[in-house]
Amino acid sequence: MAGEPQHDCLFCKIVAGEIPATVVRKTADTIAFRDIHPQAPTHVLVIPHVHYPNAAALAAAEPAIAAELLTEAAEVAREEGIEDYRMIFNTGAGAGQTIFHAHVHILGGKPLREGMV
Ligand code: D5M
Repeated sequence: MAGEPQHDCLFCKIVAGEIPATVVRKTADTIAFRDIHPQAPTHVLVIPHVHYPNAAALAAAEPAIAAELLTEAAEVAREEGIEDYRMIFNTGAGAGQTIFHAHVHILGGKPLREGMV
């Protein structure tokens, strides 16, 4: 069923507490944790508890939770003390998505002026 945990999904396992993660924030519907391969001094992922393959699918099915990814991302940035940051939603393998559970990357803590790619 849409949104149900997937047994082969790494992020569902983090939500379930079956795989450890460095959690920085939690709400009833989201969890924020540090990326295991940080690309910037602050590199945090915010994910919904529910399983959807990408952020667009989440927004279509659960728009309030999709919006919460953004407000939680802003809270993470505030708590990390970064004013300027980048949010990235990789969508599809060709765009670099490797985990097919909706997530937003929050990157900051260094100048990010090099452009988009
Ligand atoms: O981003 C998926 C991201 O997930 C990528 O930057 C690595 C990160 N990742 C993978 N495994 C873990 C664990 N176990 N903890 C924390 N972060 C993890 P994508 O947009 O799909 O390329």
